[in-house]
Amino acid sequence: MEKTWRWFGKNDIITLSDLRQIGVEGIVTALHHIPNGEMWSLEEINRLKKYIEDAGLRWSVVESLPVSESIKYAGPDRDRLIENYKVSLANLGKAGVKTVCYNFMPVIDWIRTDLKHKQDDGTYTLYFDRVRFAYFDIHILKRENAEKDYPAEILEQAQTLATTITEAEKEELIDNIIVKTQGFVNGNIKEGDQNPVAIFNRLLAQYKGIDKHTLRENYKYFLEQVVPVAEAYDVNLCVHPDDPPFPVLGLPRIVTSEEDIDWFLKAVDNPHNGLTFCAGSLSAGIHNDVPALARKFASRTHFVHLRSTNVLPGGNFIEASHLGGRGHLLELIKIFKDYPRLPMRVDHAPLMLTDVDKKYNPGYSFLGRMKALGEVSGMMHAVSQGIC
Ligand code: DNO
Repeated sequence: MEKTWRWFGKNDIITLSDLRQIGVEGIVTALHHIPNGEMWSLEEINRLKKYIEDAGLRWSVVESLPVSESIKYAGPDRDRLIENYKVSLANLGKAGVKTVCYNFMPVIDWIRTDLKHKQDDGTYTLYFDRVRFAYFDIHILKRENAEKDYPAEILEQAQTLATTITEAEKEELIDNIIVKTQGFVNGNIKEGDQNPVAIFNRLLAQYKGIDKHTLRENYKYFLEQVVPVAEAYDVNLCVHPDDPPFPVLGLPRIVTSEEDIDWFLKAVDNPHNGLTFCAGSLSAGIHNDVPALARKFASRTHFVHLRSTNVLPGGNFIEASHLGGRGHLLELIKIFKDYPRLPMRVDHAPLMLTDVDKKYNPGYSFLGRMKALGEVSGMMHAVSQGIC
């Protein structure tokens, strides 16, 4: 696999020359300044590509070329937005940026309730707490019938939380779930947006009546149009699994399990229609056997996210060390070793040492990711030498 790193563009406090020093070979990035749904011009793509190449690196993967909400819920302007998507894809192909990651999750790109969960060793990590999430859903969003989605013991604890939570804690929870995790990934809500809860509720309302079957139809409609363009320009599309891979907020989910992956690969059975094998997202679903999925879908995998989680009692989950957890990264490295050009990156590593007070995007601090890349590089080396 090729060692890549998610870099957020010229404003990222981590520079490309920093990345060369720690053994990064390829860059994962996007034209973050272009609003969702607008076309990526060849000129803009080439400008960033040259900047990356001038630093001695290559632009290996686009993460992400965002799919507008209206494509997912089949709004009236979806055909125009799909046309724009096709032009961006073609331009990326022309420029020689050949791997494009995206997701098809309605409304929310990834979900954590806690972005600074203290661990015993003094580092901090990302965390998903079902009680806090249920509290957010029932008491903050006030989503109709939300109570029906949680078991009695979770409802009870969420009710207790409602009587003790402070205003500041409430604000932090909102900020964690729908603002801080979303803005930097070209999500629907950015820092500074007024009344994020109202925006979020409006977005959720657009999915009223859209069940999994309809979401699949809308996804197939999108794939049928974009995959031929990807094929024509030799671009590999790779969808990111849903994070977390289980139902949330009454929304339909699209890539959560073996059955879902089988479905979308067959929906448009073309090698340019592939998967981002995010071991972290998949491992947070207790139903997923991550190495078995990797074995089954390796040939249609175009990009790998090496990270891991542990699923805890009560439906909570936590990011695990890159050496442990349900992701079984060593196993995955053995499976993917036969694909030397396959880009791989780490993420969601612990926040530690002098990084703690710096303004990194959640899950993307420097030292934790550098440590994780070191661990993964060690495993890759041992595997390539036949030591394990
Ligand atoms: C979070 C990321 C996701 C991912 C997108 C891909 O850390 O893994 O935001 O980039 O879902 O479209």
